[in-house]
Parts: sequence; C-alpha cells; structure tokens
Amino acid sequence: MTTANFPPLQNDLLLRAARGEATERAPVWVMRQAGRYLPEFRKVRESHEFFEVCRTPDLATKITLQPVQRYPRLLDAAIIFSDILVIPQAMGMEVQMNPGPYFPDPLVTPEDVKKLSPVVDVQKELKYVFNAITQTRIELNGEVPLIGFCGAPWTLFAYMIEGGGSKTLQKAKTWLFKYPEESKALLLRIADVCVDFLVGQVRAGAQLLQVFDSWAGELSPYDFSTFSFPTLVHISTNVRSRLAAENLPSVPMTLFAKGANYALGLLAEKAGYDVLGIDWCIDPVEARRLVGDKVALQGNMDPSVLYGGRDAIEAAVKRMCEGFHAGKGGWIANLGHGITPGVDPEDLRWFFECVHKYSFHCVHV
Ligand code: 1CP
Repeated sequence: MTTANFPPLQNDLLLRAARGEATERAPVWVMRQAGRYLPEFRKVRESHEFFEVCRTPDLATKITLQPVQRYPRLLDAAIIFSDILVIPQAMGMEVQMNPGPYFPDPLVTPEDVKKLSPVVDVQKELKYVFNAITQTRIELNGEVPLIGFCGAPWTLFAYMIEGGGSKTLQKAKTWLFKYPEESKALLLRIADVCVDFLVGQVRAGAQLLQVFDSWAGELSPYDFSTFSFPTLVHISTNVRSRLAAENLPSVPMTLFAKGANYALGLLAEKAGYDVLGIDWCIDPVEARRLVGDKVALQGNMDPSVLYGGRDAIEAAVKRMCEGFHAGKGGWIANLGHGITPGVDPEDLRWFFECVHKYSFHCVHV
C-alpha cells in the first residue's frame, strides 16, 4: 500500500484549518485522546506493557482508533498511539514506563554521549511506528486524517539527562549552562533523528505532523531562542525539503511549544510551522494578536475544566470559540495540554458537542 492508494479522506477540516483556510466549523481533537481516561484503553493496558503496545502495530492501531470509534462524527483527527520517548530508545537508551518515564542509565556528563548509537537507522529502529501508521491509515478508511508526531529536541534532551520527569530540570539546565557547546551538538543530533522520523511517518501515511516541545516553557526567552528554537527550525526546514525531494505529500506541520507563549511572535515569523499549539495560560485574542495571520492556532482549554461538569465545560468552550473567532486565520480546537486520567469520557463528548455548536460560524474569508 502506498500513500497514493490509501482510502480517500472524507473529512479534511483539520488539514484545511491547518493551512489557514476557511472551515464551516472548527475541527477538534484532543492531545492524549487515546489515553488512560478511556476504559477501553485501560483494558488493553491490563495485559500489555506500554512500550509493548507502541511496538505492536495491531495494538497501536486498535488504541489509536478507540476515540474515533467512541466519538463518531465528533472527532476530526486521529493521532498515532506512540510516545515521544521512542526517539531516545532508537538512539540506544533504555526507557521504561512505570508509570511515568524512567531511564535507568541517563546521560550524566557529555562523556556519556558516547554511549548513544553513533548512527541511528531510523527506518529500522522505528519501523514499528511506521507499520502502525500504515495499518491505522488503512483501518481509518479515510474517516479522519492521521497525525504523526515526535518530541522536540529540547524536551527529549531533558528526559535523556534527567532520566525521567522533573519539576526543576536541574540536571538538563546544568548541561545547558555548563556545557553549552556539547548541549547544542546533542540537541542537533536529536533533531536529525526527528527529521528522519517525521519524514518516515509521512512516507508511512501520516497526514499532519506535530512536534511536542512540552518543556519549552521552562526556558527563558533567551535560552529558548539559543537552544530550542534553532533545532525547531532545523526540523521544519529539513522535513519540508526532504518531503519535496522524495515526492512525498507536503503535509502541514504543527509546533506545540508548551508554555513558550513569550515566543509566539518569533515562532509565527520564523519557525516554519503552519500551526502553533497554545496552552491555556494565554488568551486566544492575545495569541492571535502576537502571531498575526501567519499561522493557524491550536488549543487551548485548560484540561482541568473537564473535571468541572457540563456547565463549566460549555461556558469555557463558548468563551474559547469567541476568542479564536475574533481574529483571522485557521483554528483547530483542542485542550491546552493532554487530557488527564479521571475525566469522564461522556464529559469529553460534551466538550466535542460544544465545539461543534459554538464554532459553527468559524468562517474567515
Ligand atoms: O500507562 C500509560 O498508558 C501511560 C500514559 C501515556 C500515554 C497514553 C504515556 C506515558 N504516553 C501516552 C501516549 C502518548 N504520549 C501520545 C499518544 C497519542 C495521543 O493520544 O495523544 C502522545 C502524543 C504522547 C506524547 C508525550 N509523551 C509527551 C508530549 C505531550 C505532553 O503531554 O506534554 C510527553 C511529555 C510524553 C512523555 C510521557 N509519556 C507518558 C507520560 C505519563 C509522559 C509524561 C511524563 C512526565 O510528566 O514527565
């Protein structure tokens, strides 16, 4: 099966909004939509380890499709079930999930970079993701587009050095400030793997690509522009040129630099992405003012509103729709970060219904 003979796409709202085009309503999906809040997800996880699911295309496909099947005609995208940490694994590091990410042997000093594989054959190491994407794309049968993704170099660098999640990122920041040149070299090395991985995902059937820089907000504006931003540009530039050179579809690209609202102007102007994801710490009107009409926006309801009941959800969605509609440019409705465990799946359904109801006049011409 090649990209050319996948089943035809029946719902292109996401792709049109990502390109800044007019849409009859805002497309909607949520980050981590195939996750622990879903009983059918937890059921699969009872008998399969997290990375086993990622590495088994039948299971990854099944889980990717769960929210699409639960919310027919309400959801406008699927995102392949995987994790950002498959890149450190492909680079030769061991990563466990118990229940958060844990690296038994993190990078402590720049000497440890020698422990990484000198050359990463992404096509081989991450073939299981490519196979899952192709299988999912076939089984989706064109119902909604499929999103591929990777972690941004700064966020992956932080995990590889911290050895897991961290509140302060003390170890990763020690690297930045004590070994800036070695840090930049490692960040670029990760960025090159990201490029191969994203291009491979399009080759396998991904129709939009999202880069997650979940820890961008931990950096000062200066450090973000010094350490993270150049790698994000490296990724967008090289992915686009490689897609063109290989005659692959020129899919839209989204950057979610969580917490980097201070950098929205710079990102819209110079990062080379079609869509910028935003968290809930910035008002949509202000975000649109900062980015102008250069990019589409994605976001941004606080995921915790989903714990607040139907009235709270409806009021927040209405406000969000009004905010994003106030300006020109495409908008993809989403949460401002991943959906959290414990949300009632029926409350998420209500979120989708409210987006459909309040964004119906989302026409920017
Ligand atoms: O046991 C489980 O099932 C754990 C929960 C879980 C899930 C559902 C993890 C562990 N990863 C995932 C899937 C996942 N991760 C997806 C799948 C597609 C989707 O439905 O959205 C995606 C896109 C990710 C991306 C990811 N993983 C990010 C970036 C987005 C974000 O939330 O900021 C990050 C930071 C990770 C690392 C990670 N993986 C899992 C957890 C619990 C974490 C975060 C841990 C931490 O706080 O440091």
